Amino acid sequence: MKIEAITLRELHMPLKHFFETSFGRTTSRRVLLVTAHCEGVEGWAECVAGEGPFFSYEWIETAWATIRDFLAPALVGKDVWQATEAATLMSKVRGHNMAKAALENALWDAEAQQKQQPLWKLLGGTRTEIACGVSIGIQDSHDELMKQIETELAAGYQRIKIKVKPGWDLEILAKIRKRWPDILLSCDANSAYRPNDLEHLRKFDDFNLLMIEQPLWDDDIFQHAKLQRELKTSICLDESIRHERDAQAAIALDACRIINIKVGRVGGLTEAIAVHAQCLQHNIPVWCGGMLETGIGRAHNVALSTLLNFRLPGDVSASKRYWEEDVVEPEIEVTERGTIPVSKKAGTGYELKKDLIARLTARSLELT
Ligand code: OSB
Ligand code: MG
Repeated sequence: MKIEAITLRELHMPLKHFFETSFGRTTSRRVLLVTAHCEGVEGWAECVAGEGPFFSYEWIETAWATIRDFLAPALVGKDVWQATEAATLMSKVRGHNMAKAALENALWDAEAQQKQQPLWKLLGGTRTEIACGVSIGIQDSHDELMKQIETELAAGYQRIKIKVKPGWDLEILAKIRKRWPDILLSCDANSAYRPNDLEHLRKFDDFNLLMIEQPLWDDDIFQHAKLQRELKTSICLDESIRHERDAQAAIALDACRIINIKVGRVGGLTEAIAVHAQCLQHNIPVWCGGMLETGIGRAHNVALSTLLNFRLPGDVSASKRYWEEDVVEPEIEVTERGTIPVSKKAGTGYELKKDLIARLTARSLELT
């Protein structure tokens, strides 16, 4: 498979509803799309870097520049057998996992199309339907959040995750539990707490949460291990897990009992499969995280979620929760059982709306 050219596009897409976490509010996305041109086949993927360096140091401008100046030049002109070889070709660049993932995942899409196979099968997936949950951001009022939970439960979603931070945590969790004593409920702090919040964090144990995601620093494992020993509630690590070795360390130190796999955060589908295998071997359940993706990134998340150890409902939900109109066809839809059935078509199983993509494109660059 010869990598002849790579195209970058930046799309501007307003979110239907703002998304707020402990690190800030997003109202509109700057979406970076990557296309790999390989001998008559076009592989597409989405870079999940955000609008600013808040979830991680990567953001759209670092991803764009790193791909343009270093990563695409390491790939263009190369002939590879498999997408998985991309990681080695890009290994001179330290970090920048989201930028690397976009390129590697575009090649996975190209490989699946070339082999006339569904991407999920190529990844080694076995599930034909994936379990869906939702991640609900911080709202302007408790009532607004309660209304959103009601809507998502009515739609069939299997797990509700709310974003928490000091001042938006115990009171709202108590309200939710009072109204819905039995739902699968979890929370995500995106690093909003510190070890001296221990007595406060212990109170989360009252709410029978499936997990508390990333309570402490984004780059920490050791302090999470100390915290996990003090809590009944399972810790789930997101930001802290950048690759398989981080998963190994976190598991060996008992820093968490659950791991969230985001393909962008770990640098691509190959590494995501390795993290998955590491967790499976140690009986640590995983689930697929989300980064407010368009249907392009979402389709890759669906494919990844078909692997065996994706045992918990992920943050992979319907396009219509985010976008007036998504850039893929059909849009990502969720059944009333709170699942996404997996397509049997070659590639991701979703077609691109190229006219819409062209209309939303603010800048593009072809690298040859
Ligand atoms: O921590 O999981 C996170 C969105 C942006 C950045 C970080 C996170 C999230 C989400 C949203 O929780 C998940 C989704 O795409 O619905
Ligand atoms: Mg998270």
